[in-house]
Amino acid sequence: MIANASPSPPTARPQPAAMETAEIEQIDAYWRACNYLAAGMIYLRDNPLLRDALKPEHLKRRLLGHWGSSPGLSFVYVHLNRLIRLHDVNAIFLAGPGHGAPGVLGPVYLEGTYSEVYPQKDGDLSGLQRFFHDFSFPGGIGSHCTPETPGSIHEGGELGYSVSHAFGAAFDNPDLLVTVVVGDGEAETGPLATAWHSTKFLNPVRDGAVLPVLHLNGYKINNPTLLARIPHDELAALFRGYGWTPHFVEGDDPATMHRLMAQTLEQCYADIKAIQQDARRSGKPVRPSWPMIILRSPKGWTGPTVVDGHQVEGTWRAHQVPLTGVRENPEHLAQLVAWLQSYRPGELFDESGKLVASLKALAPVGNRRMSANPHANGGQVRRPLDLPDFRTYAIKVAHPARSRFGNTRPLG
Ligand SMILES: Cc1ncc(C[n+]2csc(CCOP(=O)(O)OP(=O)(O)O)c2C)c(N)n1
Repeated sequence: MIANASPSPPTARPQPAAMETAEIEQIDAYWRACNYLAAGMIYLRDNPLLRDALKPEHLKRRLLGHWGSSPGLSFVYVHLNRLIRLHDVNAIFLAGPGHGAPGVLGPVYLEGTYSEVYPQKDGDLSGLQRFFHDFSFPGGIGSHCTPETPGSIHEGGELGYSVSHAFGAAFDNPDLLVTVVVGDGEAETGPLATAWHSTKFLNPVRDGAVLPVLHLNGYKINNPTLLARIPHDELAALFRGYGWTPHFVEGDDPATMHRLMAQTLEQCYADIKAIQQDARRSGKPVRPSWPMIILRSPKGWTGPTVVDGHQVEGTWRAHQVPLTGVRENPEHLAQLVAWLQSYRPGELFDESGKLVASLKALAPVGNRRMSANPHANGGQVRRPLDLPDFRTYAIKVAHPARSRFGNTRPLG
C-alpha cells in the first residue's frame, strides 16, 4: 500500500479561465449532435436526418437501448475532448453504465473512428442510416460498450467493475489518464464500492491517473439510488473518507453545466499533473488525495419531459426507451419528431450527412481521440510474454515417495 502524503496543502494555482459564450455554444452543438445520434440509434431505421416527414416505416419495430444514461455519458465525453485538445492529454474513456452505449457510440462516430474501423458506416447519410439501423439489431452493433466499440476496454454489462478496470489500465502506465464514468446504481454494487480504495495502490511516480466521474442521475432502473439521496455534505465526506477530493458539477441548464464542467475538468487535470510532478521530482511514492468529479444531472437529460401526463426527464421512466409505441401512436410519433428536432440536426450535419466542419474541429485528432487511443484498442500495445522454459523448473526427485516438495513455490 502507498504511504499517505504529508498533510501540506497543495500549491496554489490560478483558477482555469471560464469558457466564453461562443465556445459554450459550440460545445453544446457538439453535445446536441451526440444526443441526436443516441436517440436516432434507438428509434430510426431510415430517414436518419429527418429530411422526409417521419413515418412509421422509418422506425424500428423493436425499440431497444438505454437513453437515460446516454446524455450524461456524452456530456463527459465532449468535455474530455476539449481537455485533450487544450492540453494534448493521452486519455481513455470507460463507461461504467455500458448500457448507455448510445452516449458513447455517438461521439465515437462523430470523431470518425467508427467509420475508420467499419468503413461501411462512413460519415455520410447512407453510413448514418446503417449506423442507426444496425444499433441493437441482430448481427449489428451491440447495445452496450462491447469490445467491438472502438476505444472500449470495458463493456459495462455486468455493473461493478469500471473503477477496477480503470485502475488496471493506469497501473504501470505513467502517461495515461483513465477517465471512468460510474453510475450511481453501479456504485451500489459490492465490487464498485470497494474499488474506490484502489488509490491506495496507485503510485504517482510510476502509474498513470484515474479520474472517476460519479454520475448521479438518481435512479437505477426503477429505483432511486442511495448516493443521490444522501445530503451533500455526507456525500462529500464519504468520498473524502475513501481518500478522494470530490468536485461537484450539478444542475440541468446546459450552458451553466458546460461552463462548470469545463472549469472543473481543468482544475482536476491541473491537480493530477501537480501530484504527478511532485511525486516524480521527489521520487517518493506518497498517496495524495486524488481529484474526482460528482456529476449530478437529470436522467434522460434533454429527452421528452412529460409523456402521457407522466414526468419522464429526470425520473426512472427515462432509463430505457422514454417514448414507446411510436409506430402506432401518432401523438407519440409527433413527440418523437419534436424531440429529435429539438437538437436542430439541420445545423449540425451538412448536405451529405456529415458533421459540419466547425464542429468536427472540436474533436481531438489521430490517436488522441479516446476511441482511437492504442491503449484501448485490442492488440495495438503488445509485448511478448516472458515465458521461460518450464522444464528448467522441474524438481529433481532423487527417491520417489521419500521426498517432500511444495508445488506452489516452483510454479510461482
Ligand atoms: C451486477 C448487475 N446488476 C444488475 C444489472 C441490471 N441493470 C442494468 S442497468 C441498471 C441500472 C444502473 O444504474 P446506473 O449505474 O445508475 O446507470 P444509469 O442510471 O446511468 O443508467 C441495472 C440495475 C446489471 N447490469 N448488473
